Amino acid sequence: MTAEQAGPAAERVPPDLQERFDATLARDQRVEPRDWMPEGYRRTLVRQIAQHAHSEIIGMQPEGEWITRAPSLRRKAILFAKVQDEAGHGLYLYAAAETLGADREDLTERLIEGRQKYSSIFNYPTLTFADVGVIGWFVDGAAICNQVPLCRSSYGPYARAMVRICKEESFHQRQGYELLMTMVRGTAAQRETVQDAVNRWWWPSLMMFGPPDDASPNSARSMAWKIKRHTNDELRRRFVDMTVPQAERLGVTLPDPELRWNEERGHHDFSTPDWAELAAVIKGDGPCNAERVARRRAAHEEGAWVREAALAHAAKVSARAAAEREGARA
Ligand code: BYC
Repeated sequence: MTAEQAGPAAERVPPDLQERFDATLARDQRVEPRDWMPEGYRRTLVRQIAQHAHSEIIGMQPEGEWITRAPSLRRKAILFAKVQDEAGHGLYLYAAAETLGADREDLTERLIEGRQKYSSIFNYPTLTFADVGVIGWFVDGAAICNQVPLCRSSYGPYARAMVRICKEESFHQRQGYELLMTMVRGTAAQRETVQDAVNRWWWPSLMMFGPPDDASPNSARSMAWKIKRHTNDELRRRFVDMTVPQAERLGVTLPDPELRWNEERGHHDFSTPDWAELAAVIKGDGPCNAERVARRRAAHEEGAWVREAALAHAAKVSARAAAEREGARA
């Protein structure tokens, strides 16, 4: 068993370093890049932050497909801004992973070779413009439930990146809901299109929160390290409770006959998502996995000349600066 599998206690480290790390967590203070940290903590963070970054970048694709087909200039401008925000989120997160010693080029390679994961939700197709609205409402709504607590994550650069990301996710969620509100006030055909998108995205959105707690191998350790603040099931429940009244106001039906308020528990009861489907999508067998990764790979390859040009330019600038310093000294 490796030290990471066994958890923090199994690592042989000077006791004062471990004590200081434990005390930082106990006081709810932040661990910063130069602080000592257990190797398992570092690796867990790289895993989660990289997966999160990849999700933001791959997540540009399903909605990005609608930029050229948006029904008005206003909708196009909003969608453009949203998809650009997602690129920005990916960049903050890759930068946070770099503070842990990860190499961005290497993370991208791992993504396009299928060695690192990204969120299951982006492996479903966007069939109509209502899907753009439902992604904003459900997917960004789920992201808010999941990510607001990550603003209190124990690793400083991750927590700070999440603050800005969450502010932007909140705009994303509202634009989705406003888009749907406009559509449901339109024709009967538009209302049907919205209901169809709701039916298709509801279950994949619940799966975004990950496997149920009793099948989530990473949760206990991540919570002990205060990387995660809530379990997958807690956040999923919070999302359902938040979304049901919004669906009522919109006048759509969430596709779950078991969904009802449970007075005793103070939460909604709902059916169990199809965990076999989540496992298949995570494994690479979702409707769009191959397409998403192929597109990301092509974008990476087609962008090689930009990276080479940027590096060549940076080398020239630094050579020029060095020559000027040399000249000034002579
Ligand atoms: N999809 O032990 P568990 C966005 C994996 S982007 C794929 O519970 P953990 C947006 C999990 O990685 C939002 N894989 O893991 C962007 C683990 O595999 P490994 C993305 C999943 O880490 C554009 C295994 O299953 N959000 O909002 O404790 C447009 C066992 O799971 C999924 C984040 O990344 C999944 N759904 O908990 C619009 C949030 N679920 O790595 C919107 C940050 C689980 O052991 N991440 N797996 O091989 C997290 O909060 C946590 O990593 C998760 C999983 C809750 C996702």
